[in-house]
Amino acid sequence: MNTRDQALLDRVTATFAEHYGHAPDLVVRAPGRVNLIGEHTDYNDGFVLPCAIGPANMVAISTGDDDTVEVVAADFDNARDTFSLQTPPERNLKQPWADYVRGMTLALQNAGHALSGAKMAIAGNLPQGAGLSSSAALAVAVGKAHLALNGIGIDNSRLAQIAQKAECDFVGTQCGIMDQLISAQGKAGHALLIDCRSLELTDAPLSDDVAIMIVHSGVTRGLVDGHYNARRRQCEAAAAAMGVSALRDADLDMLAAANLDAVTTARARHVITENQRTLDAANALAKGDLVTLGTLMAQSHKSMRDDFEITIPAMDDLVAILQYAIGHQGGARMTGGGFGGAAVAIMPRARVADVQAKIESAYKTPKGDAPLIMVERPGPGVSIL
Ligand code: GAF
Repeated sequence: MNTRDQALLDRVTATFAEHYGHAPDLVVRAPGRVNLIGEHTDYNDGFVLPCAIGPANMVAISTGDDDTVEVVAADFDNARDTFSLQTPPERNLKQPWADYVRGMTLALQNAGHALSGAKMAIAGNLPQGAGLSSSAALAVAVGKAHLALNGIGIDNSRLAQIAQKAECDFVGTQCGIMDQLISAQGKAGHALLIDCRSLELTDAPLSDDVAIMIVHSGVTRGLVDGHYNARRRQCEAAAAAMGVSALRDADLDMLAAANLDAVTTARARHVITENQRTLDAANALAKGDLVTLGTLMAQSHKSMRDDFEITIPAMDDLVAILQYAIGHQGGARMTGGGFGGAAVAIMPRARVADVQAKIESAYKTPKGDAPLIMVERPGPGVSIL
């Protein structure tokens, strides 16, 4: 186990022991993700190209005394939550982290899985609000922990679907499947091209000579702020107007013929072109063609900025600085749902130190701090430790 995972494991097991007076029965780890390209395409039945990363959430769990679930959150001053398995829990609006535990537990029960009471401790080392899917990783970890505790084995794609349902039905974000699926199915050394309609996964190996850099803009984001769900509704309206079940089935000629208003047209244009860019990027990655990959990433960012309108000025600045520092071999774009969060950059590993130095001298967060920079290799998906 690497030192980062070991430190997290030590923290989650110590928190568990301190609160419950004994060691957990098992610990589950579920990673965050970075999406290389394919943004807001997942809920349009389209394509995405994410990879799991090293930072993760861990859940330590043991069987509880009765039909209650008790949780302690190491990252929130050891805040606690308790709810019964007998009555459907309500949202815990004072502690948003608790909703992912409540929502996932309920979603598993609704999917027909009989769960025993449980004691849990949770801890993570994913930056919050960075667009690296800390909440999806939490739901996946909680789900796997409940299932393992009860000796229930289900396919990790099914686990991801239940976690997505928890986020949509309980938390209220009408998200796609990408974040939960990559946290559940990630593969070390690989990005995965995901067909979000069939859930087919295609390996996209990443050479050791290629580095992924993630730079946090310093502007934190949340999905439950209306913008995300509004974008989804606009996409669905565009698909309905063109007579297709999802924008995956539309093309630019159909869009031109549909004569939609300017905003709806722009939203649909982003999704239609982003799907093609994602397929092209997977091909470029397979060939080690970082020049084409960089061009596609730049087009993706521009499309998110101008057509989907989900970037913010600080992010546009950060991406421009990254693109200039990287040059033609590789590229950069915003990653994740938008309105803040992180940029992802791809470059030859040999360029990392130089690019990092340039970002540190040229970009400051809106608060004036140096940005958080992470250099990651694709890691594995959820596991029982
Ligand atoms: C968020 C959502 F949770 C994903 O489903 C996806 O839509 C992403 O934003 C944008 O690509 O992370």
